[in-house]
Amino acid sequence: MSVCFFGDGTTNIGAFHEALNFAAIWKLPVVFVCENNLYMEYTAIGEVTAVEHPAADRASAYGLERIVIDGNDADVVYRTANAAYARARAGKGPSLIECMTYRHSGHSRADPAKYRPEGELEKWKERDPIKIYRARLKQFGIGDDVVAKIDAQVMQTIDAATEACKAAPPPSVDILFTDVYADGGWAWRN
Ligand SMILES: Cc1ncc(C[n+]2csc(CCOP(=O)(O)OP(=O)(O)O)c2C)c(N)n1
Ligand SMILES: [Mg+2]
Repeated sequence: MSVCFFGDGTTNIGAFHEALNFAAIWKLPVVFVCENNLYMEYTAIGEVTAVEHPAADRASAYGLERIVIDGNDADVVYRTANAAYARARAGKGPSLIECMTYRHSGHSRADPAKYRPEGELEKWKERDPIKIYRARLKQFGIGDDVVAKIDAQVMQTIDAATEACKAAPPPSVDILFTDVYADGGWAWRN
């Protein structure tokens, strides 16, 4: 099974539609996950798309269920993903999940994101996924000390992974083709 993540900015190019169509006709075990954070490089996705939900509203064109979820709620994401994985593993074909979320910064460090309406960022920050999940844990009676411990563990894991990557040698060029074609090669293309 493959899980394929992409931004809202992907959904108006041909490759997105071609991939969905192929996955659907061949019932491939793929879970497509669109992170709809409302913005592409410098453009709001809503300004250049004819439908409200750039991924989910196209799903029916490929015989797929329309799935739009709150991407800032980890439990909802988890449950939806599990159902899609089960479907893929059972040979029932792909799923397309549109996760609604928000981009807290510009597209890149060079983008101050001044094109966003005033107050929008602040509003979405209230719905930060980590904030939401902290509140949920509290609701279930999990103490602040436990949450602080989880925080510290996560920071440690991230730091260790960052250091491991920085210390690793550059990857070899031949991995460019690893797992790209089913037979492991590309000579057949000629
Ligand atoms: C095939 C292709 N077309 C155009 C671009 C130029 N480009 C770079 S980022 C981007 C928009 C990406 O939007 P999104 O996926 O929503 O990313 P986000 O800023 O939300 O992370 C575009 C059009 C590209 N990299 N590749
Ligand atoms: Mg985006």
